Amino acid sequence: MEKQVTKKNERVEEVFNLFIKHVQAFLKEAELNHQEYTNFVHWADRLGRSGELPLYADVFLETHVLKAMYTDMPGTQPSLLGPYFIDGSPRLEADPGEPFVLTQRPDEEGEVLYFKGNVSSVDGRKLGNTRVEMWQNDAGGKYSAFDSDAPRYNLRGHFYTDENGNFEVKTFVPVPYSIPDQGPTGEFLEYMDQHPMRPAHLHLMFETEGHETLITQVFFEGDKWLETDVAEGVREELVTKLEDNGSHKEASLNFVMRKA
Ligand code: MBD
Ligand code: FE
Repeated sequence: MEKQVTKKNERVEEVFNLFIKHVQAFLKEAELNHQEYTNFVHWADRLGRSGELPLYADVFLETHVLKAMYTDMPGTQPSLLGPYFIDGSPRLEADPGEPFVLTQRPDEEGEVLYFKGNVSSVDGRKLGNTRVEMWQNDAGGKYSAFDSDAPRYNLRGHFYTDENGNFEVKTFVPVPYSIPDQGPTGEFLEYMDQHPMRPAHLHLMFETEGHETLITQVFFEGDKWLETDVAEGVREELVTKLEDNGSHKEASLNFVMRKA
C-alpha cells in the first residue's frame, strides 16, 4: 500500500515538472508579452468558469494521448471518449434475431439506421457476452442530457453480444456535430481560424473479461468533415459505408479487442 502511494507521487511529480517545463518553453518561444499573458489568463479563467474545460480538453488534447498510446498497436484503434458519455444507461433487451433499440422517443426524427457489428479478440476468438455501450447525437445534433429536451438516456444504452460476438442495433443516423462555439472554446477556435465541426459518429465502448476496455467511434464514408474533424478523432479503419436500403440505412463494422 505504502509503496503504491510513493510510486504514484513520483509519477505526479514527474508529470507536473514536465508540464511546467514545456509551458515555460512555450512562453519563451512565443515571446509572449505581458498584455498577451494577461489576455491568456483571462481566457483560461473564462474557460474554467464556463464549464467547458472537459470539452476543450477532449477536442484539443485527447486524440494526442490516444495516438501516443495506440498507433500501430494490434486491435481496433480507440477514439475519443469525449465529454458526452454519462453513466447509468439502460440495459437494452431484444428477442433473438431482433435488434436492440437505442431510441426512447416514439417520434424520433431522422433516418433509421441498422448498425451491425462483431466483436473478437486479437487472438481471433469471438467475444460473446461482451458489454457494448453506445451513445450518439440525434437528428438535431444534440446529445441527450446535454442542452437537449430528449429523455436523459435517449440514444444511449448498453447490451451484450451473442455467443458469436455479434450484435445489431436499431437507431438513427447521427449527424455532423458542431461543438459549442459561443463560449471560450469557440473563441479559441476563432483565434485559430478553425471550424467547430465533427463528422457524424457513433460512440461505442466494449467491455469483456480478460481484455482492455475499448472506447472508440464509428464514422461514415463521404462525410464532409472527415478530413478536418476539429477533435481529430477519425481513424481510417473506423470509417464505414452508410448503405441505403430504401426505407432505412445500414452500416456495419467489426471490432477487435486487445488482451488486458
Ligand atoms: C463530441 O461529440 C465528441 O465526441 C468529442 C470527442 C468532442 C466534442 C464533441
Ligand atoms: Fe461525440
